[in-house]
Amino acid sequence: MHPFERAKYEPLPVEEKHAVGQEDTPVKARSSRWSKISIVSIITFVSVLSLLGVLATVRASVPVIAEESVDNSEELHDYLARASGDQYLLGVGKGDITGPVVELNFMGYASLSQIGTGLRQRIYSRSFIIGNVDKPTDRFVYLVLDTQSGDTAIRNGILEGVAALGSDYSMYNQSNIAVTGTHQHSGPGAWVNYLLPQITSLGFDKQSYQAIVDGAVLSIQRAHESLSPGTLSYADTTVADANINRSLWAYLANPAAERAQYTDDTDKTITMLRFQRASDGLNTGILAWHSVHGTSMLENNTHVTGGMQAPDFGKARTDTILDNKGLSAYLFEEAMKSDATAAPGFVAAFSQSSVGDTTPNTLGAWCDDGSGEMCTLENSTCQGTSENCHGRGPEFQKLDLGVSSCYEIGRRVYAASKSLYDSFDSVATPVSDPSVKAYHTFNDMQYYNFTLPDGTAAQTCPAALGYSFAAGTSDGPGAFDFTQSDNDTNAQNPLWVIVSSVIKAPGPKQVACQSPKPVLLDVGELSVPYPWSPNIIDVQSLRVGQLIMIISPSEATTMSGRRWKAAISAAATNASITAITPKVVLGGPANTYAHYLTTREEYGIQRYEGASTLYGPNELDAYIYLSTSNLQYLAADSSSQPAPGPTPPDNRDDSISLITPVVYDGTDIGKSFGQVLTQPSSSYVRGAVVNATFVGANPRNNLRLEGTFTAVEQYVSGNWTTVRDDSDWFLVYTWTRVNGLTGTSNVVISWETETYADPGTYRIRYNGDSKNLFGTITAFTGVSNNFTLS
Ligand SMILES: *[C@@H]1O[C@H](CO)[C@@H](O)[C@H](O)[C@H]1NC(C)=O
Ligand SMILES: *[C@@H]1O[C@H](CO)[C@@H](O)[C@H](O)[C@H]1NC(C)=O
Ligand SMILES: *[C@@H]1O[C@H](CO)[C@@H](O)[C@H](O)[C@H]1NC(C)=O
Ligand SMILES: *[C@@H]1O[C@H](CO)[C@@H](O)[C@H](O)[C@H]1NC(C)=O
Ligand SMILES: *[C@@H]1O[C@H](CO)[C@@H](O)[C@H](O)[C@H]1NC(C)=O
Ligand SMILES: *[C@@H]1O[C@H](CO)[C@@H](O)[C@H](O)[C@H]1NC(C)=O
Ligand SMILES: *[C@@H]1O[C@H](CO)[C@@H](O)[C@H](O)[C@H]1NC(C)=O
Ligand SMILES: *[C@@H]1O[C@H](CO)[C@@H](O)[C@H](O)[C@H]1NC(C)=O
Ligand SMILES: *[C@@H]1O[C@H](CO)[C@@H](O)[C@H](O)[C@H]1NC(C)=O
Ligand SMILES: CC(=O)N[C@H]1CO[C@H](CO)[C@@H](O)[C@@H]1O
Repeated sequence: MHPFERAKYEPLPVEEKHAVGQEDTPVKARSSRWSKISIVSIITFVSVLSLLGVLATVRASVPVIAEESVDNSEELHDYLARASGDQYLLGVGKGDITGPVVELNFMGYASLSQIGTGLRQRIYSRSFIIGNVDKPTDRFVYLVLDTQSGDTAIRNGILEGVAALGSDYSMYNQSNIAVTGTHQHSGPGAWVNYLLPQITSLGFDKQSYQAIVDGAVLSIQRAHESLSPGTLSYADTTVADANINRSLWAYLANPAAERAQYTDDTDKTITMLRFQRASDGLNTGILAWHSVHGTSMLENNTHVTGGMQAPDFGKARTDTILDNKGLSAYLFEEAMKSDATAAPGFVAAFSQSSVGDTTPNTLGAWCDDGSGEMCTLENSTCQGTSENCHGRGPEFQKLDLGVSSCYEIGRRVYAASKSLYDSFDSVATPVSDPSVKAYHTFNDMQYYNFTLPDGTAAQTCPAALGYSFAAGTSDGPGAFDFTQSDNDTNAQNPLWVIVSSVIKAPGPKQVACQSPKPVLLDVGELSVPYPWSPNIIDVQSLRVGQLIMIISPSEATTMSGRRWKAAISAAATNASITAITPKVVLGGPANTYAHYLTTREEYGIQRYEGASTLYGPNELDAYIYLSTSNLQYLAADSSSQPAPGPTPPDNRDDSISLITPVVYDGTDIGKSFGQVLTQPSSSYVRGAVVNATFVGANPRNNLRLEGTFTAVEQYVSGNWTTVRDDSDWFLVYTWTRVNGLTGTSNVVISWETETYADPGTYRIRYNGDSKNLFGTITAFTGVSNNFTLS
């Protein structure tokens, strides 16, 4: 379907390999287009850094600019250290976190009507453990959840779950577990700690929460059980056409000299960390960082999907190879090569990075009002309103709720990543220096005082959302439903009716603190019936060798991410935290969901991202201050942790839930659960959709974690063999309530047969669980007639 494109990847000349610099910065440009970098741009780069107050600190890393200075002894030392690399204790694991796929609101768009109706693809937690071989307690866990974000409730649950695994797991704790979310917008919600994001999901749902916690803990357990010595290395590539800037007007408010340092107005980098097992040299996984909103699946999609940030490496590979006839022979050989390098159970994760102002709707934002115009640059409106402004993904004409665009964006990221993976050994930088460090502390952002790099005093504010938050973005409204309901007591959302009366106007201190943001919702000062938004945030960073991972609770915009990473890099160099030039990555939204993070200049524009920068104009500087001032806890000789800080509220047991449980399931008279109501045809041509309809039951009766609701079975040598299941993108499960009174429902299983599917004889299986009037849950299975695919 999609022509395969080689990623825009330029391998580094060998002599420059040791100088791979920071991604998405002039350093990156240097590493790939070395010779084209003029002295002028270096001077501008240096002056911008000095404007940022980090000139003195960055000097030590400046040698990478001087390409002739390979004889520089510091440089040479770096090179020799990197060439060797060190061994670490490495583990990877994956666990199913698919919560209730029906009758529950999706998390992300905050659209009341986006209620799940089924499953396209199961969602997972992917866990990466890195440890010091010689100091068993020096370890960290980097989790990538296919969820909208990390979260306080989820994180507490994971910490408790890991503690319950016993003393073998005692080194994993508050300090060193980072819970990041891919920022997908197509999974079950109602698992968040704070009230505001619970409003559209009608509160908190224990089943949804527990599925994520259990799957995450299982992924940690699997990663722990797989621990073995190995090496790490990283490399960067760029993918040009997988994101664009959705708030260019705000980005343009950043200083021209700073912007001039970057070729792009979004971060196009993919940084890939490869895990290689020492015993057999096989790769056990990759952990990559890339920045793009998980908003390819549109707001009106109601099937759970992993979203494009987590393409399964194995399957995506198959799709890509067999999709394209012209290249298939060549690519097949390539795939076999890479198969040979991958250990069984290979885990690939794409962690979200500077996501704030990015969109996967790469064709731009257009007016769906017949005018044929693009939305305004300043405020993304059409004829004065934002309702008709929608971002367009690459396959937007398909009108399929974003399914094809999502697949296409995911494929582009995958293709660039796979290309990088394939040439990894010749371009990657080994991670060296055996130390593995992590720290965590909580910080209360309510009128938090700190100093800016120039020495002046600054303050952050209690959380608040500005007016543009209500307008949402061209990717979909993010208004948490309050505009529609306001003071309307007949609001469709009963939870809003309960809580809307407690909203009050901010006092003068908060108004002044948040200025120039006009405060719409003073969420940080609302704690009835329980806190609406976090005021206490997680401050956390991890380090292995020269690689430092900033764990951000907020969605950093492109320029915020750049400034934050540059500041950490400079501070780490200055304080000799790393033995060689640091490499800094940023992952988030993580640990709690603290909405957005813009630069002060972007904040001044107050588009959606600025309006959602909770703690005021100084938020970025405060985040930078907090992470630089705790940096010494990442030093090799550090054996302490910062003071834990104030404990955030735990709303898990206080939260309201207006979500009704399953009452019971029923069938029409003479029918049984799993019985086929509509059989597939007897034959299909590849590319067609095969549908089978069954007498269904509510999938919330049993989430079948680590299992499957659906299966395609192929008849091979006298046996029926499962060839597709819930983890497959092209096998879709749809549940429909027929009659609430009698408890009847239907399930349609649709196989969108791939052009590369094997011709053969197949049948469709449905696994379900029904609940009777007494609450007893019974498993059943249904199988369709067989059909041929040619
Ligand atoms: C977590 O465990 C590590 C390793 O045992 C320890 O150094 C650290 O102090 C612990 N952190 C907390 C918050 O208990
Ligand atoms: C889904 O939403 C998009 C806009 O985001 C719209 O163009 C499309 O028509 C909608 N599809 C359906 C089936 O409602
Ligand atoms: C949006 O920007 C346009 C200019 O492009 C301006 O005319 C209009 O008043 C703005 N609308 C709002 C609601 O701010
Ligand atoms: C920050 O400083 C201001 C002014 O000195 C003071 O009023 C405020 O209480 C301080 N905030 C905190 C949290 O200590
Ligand atoms: C809601 O109604 C109250 C009482 O009539 C009024 O004071 C308040 O301004 C209204 N709020 C909004 C957001 O309209
Ligand atoms: C660099 O480190 C020195 C002490 O080692 C410290 O005084 C100075 O503030 C640091 N500079 C920056 C920009 O971090
Ligand atoms: C298959 O079922 C899906 C889900 O009910 C439906 O949207 C689609 O139109 C059906 N396709 C065919 C070819 O029957
Ligand atoms: C059917 O599968 C079983 C178990 O995998 C295997 O032992 C048997 O050889 C298969 N039968 C044929 C005919 O391939
Ligand atoms: C497929 O269905 C046909 C028609 O019902 C039947 O004759 C045949 O035995 C079935 N094939 C298998 C492998 O079950
Ligand atoms: C490089 C890039 O992403 N540019 C885009 C930034 O956003 C504007 C408006 O949405 C687009 O027109 C650019 O193509």
